[in-house]
Amino acid sequence: MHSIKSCFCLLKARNSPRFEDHAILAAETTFNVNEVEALHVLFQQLSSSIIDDGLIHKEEFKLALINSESKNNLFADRLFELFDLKNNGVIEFEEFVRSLSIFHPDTPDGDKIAFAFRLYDLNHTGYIEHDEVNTFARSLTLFCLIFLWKVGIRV
Ligand SMILES: [Ca+2]
Ligand SMILES: [Ca+2]
Repeated sequence: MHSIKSCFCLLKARNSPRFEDHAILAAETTFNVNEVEALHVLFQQLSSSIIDDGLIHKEEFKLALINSESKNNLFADRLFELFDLKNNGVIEFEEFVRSLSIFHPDTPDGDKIAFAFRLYDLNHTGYIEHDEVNTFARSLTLFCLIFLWKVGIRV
């Protein structure tokens, strides 16, 4: 049974972002308002694939990325951790947009490199092992291109 607090959070999460929210996200990321709105459509699809609660749970994220909600996938797990900016176990729309903006063609290379480093540095040691690079390099580009392709952004 949900507590009052969790019910409130669910109701809050279900509310559709207003235009102002999209405009703020557009101002603070490399996406324009139309792209943010397109991402919202994609977010609604992904966040309702298993539990229609306005949040992307890890199982929904993996279902979108690797077509399996239960299959172990290092890349998907690590990418979920990085998208979950507030580290609360779910991806909210704002986190979704801010994280995907890393892959936008207009995002500075330095931001992309920093994101890639965090992705590869599984042990948070500040160093990247050779095997980690091999494992991730093959899949990172493909998965990100799929996300951007779904919202009509061609790179
Ligand atoms: Ca959900
Ligand atoms: Ca989160």
